[in-house]
Amino acid sequence: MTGRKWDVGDSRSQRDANVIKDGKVIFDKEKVLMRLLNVFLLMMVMLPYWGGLLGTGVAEGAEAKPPNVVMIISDDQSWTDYSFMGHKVIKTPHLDKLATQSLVFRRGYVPSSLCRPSLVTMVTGLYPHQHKITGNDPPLPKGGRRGPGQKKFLAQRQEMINYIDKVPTLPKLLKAKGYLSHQSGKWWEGHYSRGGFTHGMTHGDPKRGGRHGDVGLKIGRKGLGEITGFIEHAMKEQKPFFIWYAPFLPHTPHNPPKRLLDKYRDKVDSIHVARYYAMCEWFDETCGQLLGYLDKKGLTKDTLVLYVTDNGWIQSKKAQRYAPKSKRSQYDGGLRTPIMVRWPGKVKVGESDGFAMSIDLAPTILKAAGLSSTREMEGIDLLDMKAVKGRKRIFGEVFLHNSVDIHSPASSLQYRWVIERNDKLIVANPRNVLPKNNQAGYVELYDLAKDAHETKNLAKNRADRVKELRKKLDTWWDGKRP
Ligand SMILES: [Ca+2]
Repeated sequence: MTGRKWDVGDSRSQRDANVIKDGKVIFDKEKVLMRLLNVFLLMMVMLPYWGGLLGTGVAEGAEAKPPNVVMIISDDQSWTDYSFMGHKVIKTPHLDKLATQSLVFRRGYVPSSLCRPSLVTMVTGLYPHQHKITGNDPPLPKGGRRGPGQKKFLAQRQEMINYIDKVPTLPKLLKAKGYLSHQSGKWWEGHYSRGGFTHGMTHGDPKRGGRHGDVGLKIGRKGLGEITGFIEHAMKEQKPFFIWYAPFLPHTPHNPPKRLLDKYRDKVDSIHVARYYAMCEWFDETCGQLLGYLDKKGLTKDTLVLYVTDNGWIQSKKAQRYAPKSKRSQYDGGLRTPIMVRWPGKVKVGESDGFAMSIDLAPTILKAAGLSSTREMEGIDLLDMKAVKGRKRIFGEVFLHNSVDIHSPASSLQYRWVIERNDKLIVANPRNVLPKNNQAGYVELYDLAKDAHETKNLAKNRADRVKELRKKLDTWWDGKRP
């Protein structure tokens, strides 16, 4: 003991000898800096321990692991069709619970009211006119899909998928932080690996029925085994994970389990509506199973959960299809969705009256993972309250289901829209819209605060406001190119 103490004292006195000269202390800058560096390094070593004592939650001896990320994407559900959004008949207890644990944006939007462009927007953070996948399919050949033009049609389908190879996607970007990513459910862009997913269900092989998800579409409807198996794997590997849960729910076929259909059969006067309502509850049940699994595995605290719908749906009373002003339309029935973000201890629970968009999901996830958005991403980090408050207006665009020219988004454009405060302006592209709206300069203006279902077009009475919003819309994207 003594010897060791002496050794230390001796070496210190020798080190200090150079500092004291002629009875005066001369600061040897290099040595002082070395001392400071030693103190700093000691502090860095001790920080996790002190952090633990102070309850800061910094893990001992390790860099904070980025959060796991779970994206829950509903398919064809109106923004109104949840208990927590005010629906009187549909029961969604699990998503209601998620809402009580999340930052909720009731005024959430997707730019396009159709599956494929909407989903690519979520995984890239880009508007469809940026990522160029604007429709579900290429131009329909003369004589239909099975006609003489079939070969070209199928070739163009593959050509459309090439666009996903050209853009950064969430799974590709998250790889930089060691994430494993899993795809399940809707996915139109070929094999899941084309999107950068390390794991997944969709093979995308057109010879085996690959189009919009194939095997992946079993998720939710036939349990969550693929996802839970993947989570086990990621835990074993000690890697953060990203989950794309985009089940074919409540999407058609509306074939809910009998026990759920029986709950709604007598509550509405249309069997088609009853079936759709039961589908919404079935989807909700699967969300409960997924979130419950995170709880069971002790992962909830370290997992960022984001909720969104790819597009709206208003059920027709007469058939298993959608009513007007819903899916594929320029109206809120197709474009609006609640957006929720949950991250226990990191996200303030409550409601924001600001706008949220599906283009914001990628920037929000990247920020949480300690990564930057790309220059092309125009969305904001939804957890940055200053950015949410500072955003004055949102924009979107609706395209034809079958593209006119798969390489030119403008060729397939039907509508562009902008919402500022409660005013929503919709500008039609006369080339590609229904005859009713097919006049040069046709526009619609709605006051969403007084008229949430867009029934009174105020464009003629408020020409100045139309002009003002039109200018902002054109500045965002003029719809003429590419
Ligand atoms: Ca959809």
